[in-house]
Amino acid sequence: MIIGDTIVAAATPFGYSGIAVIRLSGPEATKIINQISTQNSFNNRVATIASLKNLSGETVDQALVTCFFSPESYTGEDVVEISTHGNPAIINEVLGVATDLGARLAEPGEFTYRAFINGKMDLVQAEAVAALIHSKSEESAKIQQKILSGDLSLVLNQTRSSLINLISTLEHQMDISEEEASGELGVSFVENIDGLQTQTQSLLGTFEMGQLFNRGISVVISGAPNVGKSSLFNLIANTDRAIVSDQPGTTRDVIDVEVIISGVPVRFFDTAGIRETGDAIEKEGVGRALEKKLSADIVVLVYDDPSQKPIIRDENNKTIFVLNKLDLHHNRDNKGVIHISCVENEGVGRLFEKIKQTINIKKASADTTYLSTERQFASLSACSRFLQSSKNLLSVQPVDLELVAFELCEALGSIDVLLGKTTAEDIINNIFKSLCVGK
Ligand SMILES: Nc1nc2c(ncn2[C@@H]2O[C@H](COP(=O)(O)OP(=O)(O)OP(=O)(O)O)[C@@H](O)[C@H]2O)c(=O)[nH]1
Ligand SMILES: [Mg+2]
Repeated sequence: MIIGDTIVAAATPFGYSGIAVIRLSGPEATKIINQISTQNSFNNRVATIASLKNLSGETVDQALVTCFFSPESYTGEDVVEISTHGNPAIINEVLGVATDLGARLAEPGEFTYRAFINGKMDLVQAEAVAALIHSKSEESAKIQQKILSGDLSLVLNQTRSSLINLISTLEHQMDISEEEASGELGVSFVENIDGLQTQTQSLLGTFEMGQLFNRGISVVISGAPNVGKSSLFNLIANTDRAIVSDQPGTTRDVIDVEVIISGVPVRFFDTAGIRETGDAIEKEGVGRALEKKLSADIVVLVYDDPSQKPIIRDENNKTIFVLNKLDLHHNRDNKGVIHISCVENEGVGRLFEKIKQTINIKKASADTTYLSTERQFASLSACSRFLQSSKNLLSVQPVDLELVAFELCEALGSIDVLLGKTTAEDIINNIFKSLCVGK
């Protein structure tokens, strides 16, 4: 992404709505708004009503304009936010006039990219912007809000400062001693590394839950034909989206619905009943069902005959057995099985509880900062490995200070990658591309 020019984009989705927000950022932003509007000057951070006109002088809309002068803005550049009526024709006309006056249409995530480049936020905060926008639950939004407000950055920056101090101590030690001295570093040096390692490990321990809230899980409803998979899916979805019939082999396509369970987005998939079949279309459905099952976090294996509990073949998946049609057989005795009746709407709550137990969903804690991306986990794991290596080296006498310093520098490098101080350009670009245009 290029910076230095002026960009413009709609910050709200195209469509019909009460208002739409269009954003400009860059050196020409205020000049452009002065040319578009009947008002010819705006105060910093004061929302002002103004008529917007096109280049022929015709009124486009009555809008609310707020200017944020550099550096006190989201991007650190001059930013103008224009709230128009939410109509695609108005939005397009304003974007058209702005581009005619020299602005360029922004790429996805370009406003946040500029905020990052201008030091308004680091890379973990920029990731949190993307994750916050895509959050599907209150819990997930709160977790990202915490990162965005700098909680994770604070811990990482403290780790960074401690590592710099430790490396400086080592360098000082190496300067004063030609010999590879041992013992001189003192107990507190090792204790400091221990402290950093404990803190890093405890952050790494939050990843599993953080990712659950952020990304969610997939649950595939599987089983033989006619056992009530689609009926269960409809109960979960609270609609009759899937066709239910007493003919085995009804479902062919995979359909899905997302439900939030204790703040975790859980995507349920209804699939074709698994059986040998000569029907080409059903065969395709069975193939798709088996494929979907392979990628599931949990398989809900439905059956309807209490004497015929299915045998699991895919050992990789976590499986929950669900015995349906309780209203017909009245058998509640099968151990470790969730007994349900779709026609009597009984047992879905128990299934949700079992899902929570199976993937260990705990209530999100407001005091915890959760890691939530693979990138964060990978960089911090690398940091932890380097800290561990430095500890191991310190226990070998005589201590090789240079090697210890090398491992600590590598640990520091991992934190810098995490914060975006030394991150490869393609990784940075990927992070910002996951944002929407206008953010
Ligand atoms: N009595 C009773 N019938 C049920 C129950 N759940 C589903 N059924 C019936 O069982 C039949 C099959 O239901 P579906 O939900 O279509 O079954 P399925 O597993 O999706 O079937 P396929 O898509 O063909 O694999 C229908 O006639 C449903 O009305 C239940 O709890 N009790
Ligand atoms: Mg079905």
